[in-house]
Amino acid sequence: MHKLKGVVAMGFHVILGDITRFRADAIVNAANTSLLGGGGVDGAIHQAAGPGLLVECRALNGCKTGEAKITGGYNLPAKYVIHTPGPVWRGGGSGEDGLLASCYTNCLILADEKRCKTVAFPSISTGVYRFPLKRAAGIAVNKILSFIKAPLYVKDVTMVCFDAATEAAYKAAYGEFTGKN
Ligand code: AR6
Repeated sequence: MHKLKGVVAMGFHVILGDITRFRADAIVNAANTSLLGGGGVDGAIHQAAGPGLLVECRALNGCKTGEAKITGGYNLPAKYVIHTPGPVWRGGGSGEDGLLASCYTNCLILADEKRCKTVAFPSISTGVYRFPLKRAAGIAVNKILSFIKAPLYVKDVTMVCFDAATEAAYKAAYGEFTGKN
């Protein structure tokens, strides 16, 4: 279990942009279980980081869905990349919600262990893995905001959305969460 230490102040932001250009202590990669690269944001991160990232990833022996592993950021502006394979959407009856929630929590725990102050996420599983966007955004916002409520090293989390529909979904989920709490 991670220790609760550090700075209390927290921030949550939703922006439109390219996560490979985002300056944060850690950015998250929506990977697959091989951790050996792919398309989408995974491909973009490997492309921007350069070949050193793949060399480090090869030594990790993959990662289970819902879990997370950390590497250096190489040529990226970010110091670390946290790789997490999200669930493939299979209709909702295969534990997809819990697995997606675990992705966010496990990434934040790893970031906190490395004493990262700023963390950026892409919209995990809502691309090739077809997780319904509104449902994914609700889970992500819930997990992130619950996590950063406690005093942690992580004090600032940004969702970097690649298109306007994704940005709108995360902003709406944030509005719903803050309305309820
Ligand atoms: N910055 C931010 N978001 C991005 C970027 C970027 N540069 N590029 C794409 N996205 P996806 P998944 C968005 O398919 O559904 C890979 O092949 C994208 O528009 O990248 O978790 C892996 O190797 C979408 O909103 O990830 C796996 O095999 C979101 O990132 C598989 O895809 C996630 O889309 C993982 O699928």
